[in-house]
Amino acid sequence: MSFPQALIFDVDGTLAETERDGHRVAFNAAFAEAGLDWEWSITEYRDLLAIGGGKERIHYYWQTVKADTPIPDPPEAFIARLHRHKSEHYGKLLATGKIQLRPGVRRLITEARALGMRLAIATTSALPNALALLENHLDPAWFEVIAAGDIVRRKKPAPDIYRYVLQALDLPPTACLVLEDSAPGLTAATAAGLKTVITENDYTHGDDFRAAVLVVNHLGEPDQPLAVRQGKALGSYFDLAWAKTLGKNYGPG
Ligand code: XBP
Ligand code: MG
Repeated sequence: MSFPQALIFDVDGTLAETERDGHRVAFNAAFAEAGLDWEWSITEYRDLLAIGGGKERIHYYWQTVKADTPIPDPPEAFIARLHRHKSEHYGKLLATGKIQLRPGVRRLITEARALGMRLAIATTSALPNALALLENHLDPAWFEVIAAGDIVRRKKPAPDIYRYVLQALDLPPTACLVLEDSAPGLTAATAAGLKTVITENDYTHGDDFRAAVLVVNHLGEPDQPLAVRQGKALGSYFDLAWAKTLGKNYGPG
């Protein structure tokens, strides 16, 4: 079986730099709208990213940092409403076009589509937020499986979302290559038996990516070369010929 049969993409931080200037800004707008004096700075948000999922992140912050803030009962309903408002802000922000795809993302996806390679999404983000990014920049219809948010009970770093995608694609992990940007994402994919390419970003630079088959600063473009942080450099941009070599110890491609 040739490798890879499918590419599985994470969304936030991988397809686009959505965290710092997208989700964080939208969370803050929702907090202000709700009359909360909570504001997540760029540096504070880095630590909060360890908690995957917007609702979970708000809950964690309330419990650990703002436990003295009275929240109407039941807190889960209040948090869910706050998160819905956050998603509306996020959607509006994406529609402004301020957040663009990362280098090489469109090129790699276009190459994969031209070869009839299967594509999927595995994200911790809520489905409407993942779809908002795809609708603004790519096309949700290009992805055979879009696994997002609460579709699984345990979010990354648990492997559940990747196992869900593999089952939906009806492929073994050895047939797929994952593209991720974060340590929780890498842990999730690795635990599901998948090989992972990391495109690190400002928030994840320097994290422990030893389990990845390749770590680069971004996927690169012919006129915007990538930098390899870990693994073998085989060109100035990541393409499917390079991806094929990463399946080496699975046997001939
Ligand atoms: C990123 C996340 C998400 C986003 C916020 O997941 O952890 O929680 O920060 O999105 P991934 P929501 O990198 O796996 O896409 O508010 O929609 O949860
Ligand atoms: Mg990510």
